[in-house]
Amino acid sequence: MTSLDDTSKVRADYTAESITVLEGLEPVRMRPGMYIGSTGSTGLHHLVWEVVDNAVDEAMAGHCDHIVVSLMADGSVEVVDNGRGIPVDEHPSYPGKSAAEVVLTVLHAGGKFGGGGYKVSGGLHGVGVSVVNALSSRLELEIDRGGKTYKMSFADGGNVEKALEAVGKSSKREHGTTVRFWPDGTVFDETDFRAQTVLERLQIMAFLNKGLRIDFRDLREGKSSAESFCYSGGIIDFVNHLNSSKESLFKKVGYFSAAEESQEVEIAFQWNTGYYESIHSFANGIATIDGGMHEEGFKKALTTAINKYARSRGLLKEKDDNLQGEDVREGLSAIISVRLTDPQFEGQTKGRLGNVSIRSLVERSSNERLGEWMEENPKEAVLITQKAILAARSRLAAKHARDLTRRKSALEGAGLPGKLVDCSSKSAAESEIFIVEGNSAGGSAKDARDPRTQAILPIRGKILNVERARVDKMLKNQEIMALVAAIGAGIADDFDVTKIRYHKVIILADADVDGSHIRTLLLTFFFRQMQALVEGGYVYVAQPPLYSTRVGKSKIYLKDDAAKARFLVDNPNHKEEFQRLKGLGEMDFDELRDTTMDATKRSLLQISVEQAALADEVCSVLMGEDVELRRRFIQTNAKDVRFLDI
Ligand code: 0RA
Repeated sequence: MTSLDDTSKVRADYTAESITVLEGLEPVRMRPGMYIGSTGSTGLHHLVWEVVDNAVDEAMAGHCDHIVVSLMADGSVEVVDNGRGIPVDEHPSYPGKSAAEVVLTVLHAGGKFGGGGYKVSGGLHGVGVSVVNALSSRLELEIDRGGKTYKMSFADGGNVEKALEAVGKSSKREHGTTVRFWPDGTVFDETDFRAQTVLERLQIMAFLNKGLRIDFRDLREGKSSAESFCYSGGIIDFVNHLNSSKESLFKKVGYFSAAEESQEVEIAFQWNTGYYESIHSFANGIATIDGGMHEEGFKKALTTAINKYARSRGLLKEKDDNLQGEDVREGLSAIISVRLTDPQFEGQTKGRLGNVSIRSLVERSSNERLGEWMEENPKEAVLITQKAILAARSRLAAKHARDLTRRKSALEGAGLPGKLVDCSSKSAAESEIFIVEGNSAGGSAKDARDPRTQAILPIRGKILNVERARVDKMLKNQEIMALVAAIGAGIADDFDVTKIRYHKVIILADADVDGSHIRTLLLTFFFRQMQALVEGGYVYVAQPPLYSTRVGKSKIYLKDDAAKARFLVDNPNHKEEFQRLKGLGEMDFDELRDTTMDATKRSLLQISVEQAALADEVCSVLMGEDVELRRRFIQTNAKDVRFLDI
C-alpha cells in the first residue's frame, strides 16, 4: 500500500464534521516548525538542504555527478543537478496531473513514490521538496528529461501558476532538474542566507559522496564568491582535511566499507600525535553530533581489535590490563558514514542515531576489517598500539597521582613533600607558601620567614615545560608533584580550590632572565592546571628589590630604577654607593625578610588571569610544538626575545 493510499484511508475515517481536513500543502503553512524545525535561520537553511538532498539522492543512486547551488541576487536560491530529472508523465494516482506537479504539491510524495529507485534518502530533511514549495512565495522548476525541456511555476506557497509544459529540446544538459525558490518572507523571521553555513554543508556533502562535484556561487550584490568541492577520495579526503593542521602518526588513512541489504557503512580513520579524539559520524549524510549506534559499534570493535593485536604481538603482556576505549582513541580522527532506509534520530536535538541494526553491521564489519587492516599494515598497527599503551600508562599515572593527592589530606600533613618547610598555622586564610628558586635562596627564606604563617617550598632549576609535556610526564616530575602536594587541592579536573592550604601562593625568583623564565613556567602551570587558583587571586609574585644603599647606619632598599631615581631626587646630597642586589641567594636572611617576605614591608604583585594567560601564550609560542609559529614569533620579536617580564 502506498503512502498516498494511506492518506485517503485516514480521510475516509474522519466522521465528525467538526474536523477540518487539511488539503494539500496547507498543514505545512499552518505549522512550518513541524516540518523544518523553526522559522528562524535554521529553518530557512533547511529549505536549501531539502532541495540539495534530493539532488544528492540522485547522485547516490548513480544518476548525478554535478550539483550547482547559487544564492541569487534577487534573494532566491537555485539548485541545478544533472540527475534523472523529476518524472513528467501523468501520475497514476492523480489523473490529469504530472508526476512533477505531484512531487511539488503533495506532502511526502518526495523521491519515494513509484515503488522503485530509492534505497535510502536523507531522513531528517527528507520531508520532500513540496515543503520547500509550501514555504516559498515563488518556485520555478525546469526539467530536462527524454530529450525535452519542461517548465513549471508555483506561487504563494505552492499554487500552480503555470502548468508543466514542454518548451523545447534539451540543449544545456541531457537530463536533470533545476529548482529555484524564493523563501516566503511572511513565513520566515529572516530570509537572508548565510554563505558560510551553506558552504560548510556543501563541502561535507561532497566529502560524503565521493566524486560528486558541488559548486557554490554567491551572486548576491557585493558578495560575489564561488567555491567548488569534489573529492575523489571521499571520506579519506575528509580525514586528511581534519588532520591537515596536525601532525599525523603515519601517512596512510585507513578505510573500509560494508553493506547489507538495506544498510551500508563506510569508515575512514587516522591517528595524529595529539591527545584528542575527533570522530564525526553521519547517517544518510546528516551529522549525528551525539553519536549513536554506528559510533558505538565502531568504538567497541576498535578497542577489541587493538587489544587483540597488542596481545598477539606481545605488546601487552599477560599481566597487563586491557587497553580502554579512551586509550585507543587518543589522537584518532575518524569519519563514520552510514546509509540506511529508516534512520531513527533520537534525543533532544535529534543528533543520535538509534537504529540497533546498524550497530551490529558496523561492529561486525569493523571487527573483521580493522583486524585485516592491522595485519596488512604492521608498521602503522604497531605505532597505534604503542600510542594507546602510552595513553593507558598516562591515564593510570594521572589517576594514581590524583588518588595520591586526594588521599593525602592536607591538614593531616601526611605525605607532604620532604622539601616543604611548612608553617604551623592550620588556617589557610592566613597561610602563605613561598615557591623559591634554588636551594641557597631556600635556605635564607627558611630563616627569614615567619614560621607561624609562612611555608617555604624550594624548587630546583627549571621546572618541566608544562606546555610540551603530557599529563603523566608532568605528574612524574618531582618539582611539580611537590608543588601539587604542598598546595593540597589536586590538579587539573580534580583541582578543588576550596582545599588549598595557603591563600597566598607566592613565586619568589630572581629579578634576572632565569628568574623570569621560572616565573613564566610556574604561571603557565597554574594557568593550565590550577586555573581556579589564579582566578581566585591566590597567586602572587614577590618583588625583591634591585638596589640597596646606606643612609647613616641603616640600609634601605629600592625596588627598581624608578625607585632609585626618585630616591636621588628626594636625597640630592646622598653620597653612598648603590649596590645592585644580584640574586636571592646572595641576600642575608634579614635582608630577604625586610625586603621581600615581611608582610608589613614587602611588595607583592597579585597575578590576574590575563597575566597568567599571557605567560601561557609566551610559553606556548616559545616552547610549544609549533615550530613554524615559534620561528615567526622569534623573527618578529627578534630584538627582545625574553620571557614574560613580570
Ligand atoms: C521523483 C522520482 C524520481 C526523481 C525525483 C523525484 C527527483 C527529485 C528531485 C529534486 C531535485 N532534483 C531531483 N531529481 C530527481 C525518480 C526518477 C526516475 O525514476 O526516473
